[in-house]
Amino acid sequence: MSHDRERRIVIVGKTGNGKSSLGNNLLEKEAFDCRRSKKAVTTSCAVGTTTDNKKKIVDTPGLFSPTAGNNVAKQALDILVSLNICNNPHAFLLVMRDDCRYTEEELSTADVLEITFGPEFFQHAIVVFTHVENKITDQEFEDELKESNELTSLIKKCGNRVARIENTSADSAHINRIISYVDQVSKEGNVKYLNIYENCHKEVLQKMAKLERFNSKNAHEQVSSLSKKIKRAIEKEEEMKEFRERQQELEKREESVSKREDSVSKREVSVSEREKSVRKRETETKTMREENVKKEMENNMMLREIKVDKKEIDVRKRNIQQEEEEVKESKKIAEKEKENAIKVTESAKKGMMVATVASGVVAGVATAASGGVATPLGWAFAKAGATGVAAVTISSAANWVTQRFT
Ligand SMILES: Nc1nc2c(ncn2[C@@H]2O[C@H](COP(=O)(O)OP(=O)(O)OP(=O)(O)O)[C@@H](O)[C@H]2O)c(=O)[nH]1
Ligand SMILES: [Mg+2]
Repeated sequence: MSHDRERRIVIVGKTGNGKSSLGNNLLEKEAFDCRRSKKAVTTSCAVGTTTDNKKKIVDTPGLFSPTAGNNVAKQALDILVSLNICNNPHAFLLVMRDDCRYTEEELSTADVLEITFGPEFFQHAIVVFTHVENKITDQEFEDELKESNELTSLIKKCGNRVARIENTSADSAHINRIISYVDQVSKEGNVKYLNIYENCHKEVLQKMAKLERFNSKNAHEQVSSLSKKIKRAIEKEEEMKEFRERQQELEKREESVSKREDSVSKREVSVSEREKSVRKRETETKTMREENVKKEMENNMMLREIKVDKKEIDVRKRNIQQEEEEVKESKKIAEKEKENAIKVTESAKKGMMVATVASGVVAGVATAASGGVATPLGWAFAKAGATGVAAVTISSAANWVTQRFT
């Protein structure tokens, strides 16, 4: 046996079969009360441990005890208490007496244990026969077992784990055999008994334990009725479990849908925000484009104006050049005319001199004409005529010069 883990063992069986005696032998001390009695000795579950705490054993009240009354449900509940003391045991020892005939009660024991602990009980059960004298060989013992079909069938149900003991003078080999089965059935303490429908069993048993009329039925009928009720309760529980699982699945799906809705909603908001942003950028782009077009138009206008201005400037430049040339020309002409005027003036002066001379001539002529006497009147006429011609000539020249150069 591996001693690194605690082994938890529950001893069950019909009253007086030697359960408490077996418990004491396994613990190697007098932990449980055992004696000959017409009444059941053990009336409630009791626990005992080895001094090294490596074995924990629960002794239970015997089934079909005359003092427990006729109510099977109540008896089953009394042994179900063992699970409160010894949670998830590694093994159950189903104690049977080798020296008695197998009564109906003996064979019903397995059924009562099934309605108490569920079918999982048999996966952890070891059948232990008490009152097997040490002198009986293993072969003789096995051959005796084979005589009963019901017994063979029960042993098979318990995985063919069957042991023997003479409690009054326990053989250590037989004790070790039991312990090695405990290790085997629990896979070295790693596998424990568990009935997931323990509550269904308990609820049905509690309900039926209160029913007085249920006691009028015999043990076999009670077991059969309890078995059916527990089966229905388990089916109902399975349906409920399935319903709860489906509900959980639905809730998960709803949660998932809700999360996806949230996600979609967030994405919608995001898309809407992006749409807003795009619209804003479109508006901005449009405004910018319009402004650019406007600026381009203004630039074009400015360019055209500049061209026009340039042309005007060119025209003006050309006009100015022309005017300058004209001025130059005018200056040239004026200078020429001035020269001419000067010439005219000088010629006029000369003319006056000529006129004076001419007037003298005329006066001479007139004097000659008047008989050689120069009359004052003829002289005067001659002088006046010459002066007039000269004056007119000078005046004209002066006038021309004035007009030309002012
Ligand atoms: N010869 C013999 N006597 C035994 C054996 N086992 C138990 N007894 C005796 O049978 C009587 C009842 O034994 P218990 O161990 O008290 O039986 P129990 O199954 O615990 O009985 P309840 O507590 O009343 O259910 C006692 O006097 C024991 O000494 C056995 O293997 N051989
Ligand atoms: Mg007892």
